[in-house]
Amino acid sequence: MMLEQFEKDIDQGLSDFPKTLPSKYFYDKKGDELFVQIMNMPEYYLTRAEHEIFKTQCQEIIEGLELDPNQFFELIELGAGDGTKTKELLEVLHKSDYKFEYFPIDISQNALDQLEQELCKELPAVSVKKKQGDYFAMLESLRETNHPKVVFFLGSNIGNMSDQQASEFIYKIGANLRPDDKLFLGVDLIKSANIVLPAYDDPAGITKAFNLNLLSRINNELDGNFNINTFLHQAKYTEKDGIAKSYLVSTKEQTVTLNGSGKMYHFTKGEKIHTEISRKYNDEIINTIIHDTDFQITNKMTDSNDYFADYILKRS
Ligand code: AVI
Repeated sequence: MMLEQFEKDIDQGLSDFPKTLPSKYFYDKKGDELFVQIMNMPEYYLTRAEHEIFKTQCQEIIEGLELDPNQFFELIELGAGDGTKTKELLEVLHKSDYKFEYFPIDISQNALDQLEQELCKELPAVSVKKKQGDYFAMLESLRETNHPKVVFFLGSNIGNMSDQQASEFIYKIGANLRPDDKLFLGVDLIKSANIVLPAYDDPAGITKAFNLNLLSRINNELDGNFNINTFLHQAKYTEKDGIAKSYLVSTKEQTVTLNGSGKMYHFTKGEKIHTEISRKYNDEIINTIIHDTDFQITNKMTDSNDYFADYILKRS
């Protein structure tokens, strides 16, 4: 990410009322580490629930994706990360003699290198073509090939976008695919606050550290003087809205300076910075989001608790 863009986005967010900061900036090295800790927290059910779907329903996934063992296809994963869930499927595909190539795409070169190394050990016969960079530039580069494609976007990563952004994102994926190609979309389902809230406000304070790390990143990269100890983490969620929202709350009146740009930002006591939305879904919301895209829902798989769903969307 260019420093200039970062500086511009931070300035815009902190100059807004109410103040906001883009959640995509959570993920520097420390943020990546904290997110791995989040995924392992007992309260963060999302990763386990989706992993269960992959561990128990690979055959259903293969059928839902209408994969043909005699027809070569490309499996493209946007934001592959450590690929833990996808590996379950790769193993079954390999054992069942499907012909395919796996294209993990990620912003993090480090994550891709590690994934490639692991796959080389665990599933040496699977052809892995890692691609680092922007999802759409990468999808476009794969457009020339004539092979059927399935695009994976897991982990409810779409939930950090507004519905409008999600709709545009899915539309753009479709624009890079052909009729009958598939999008395999993992989303967290709407459920009661007593399950969702602890996932975003854990007693060990890992999510708090993750949220506050955004201010540390601003301090480090834009020479800011945020006093991290004067901000609290707050998570809100109601089942009616179906959107978990995270905030940083100033515990006192204060002015923060970013020495890099010389800009100053005033906070009143109790003033909030909105840092993240984590949208939860149901069929109706997904159908509204894909309404103006070229996709239709053809299948849906859920975990045994009905916490999480993987939708198969088919390109018309
Ligand atoms: C990456 N994303 C789907 C996570 C989520 O659940 O919204 C990020 C996260 N934020 C706080 N905890 C986890």
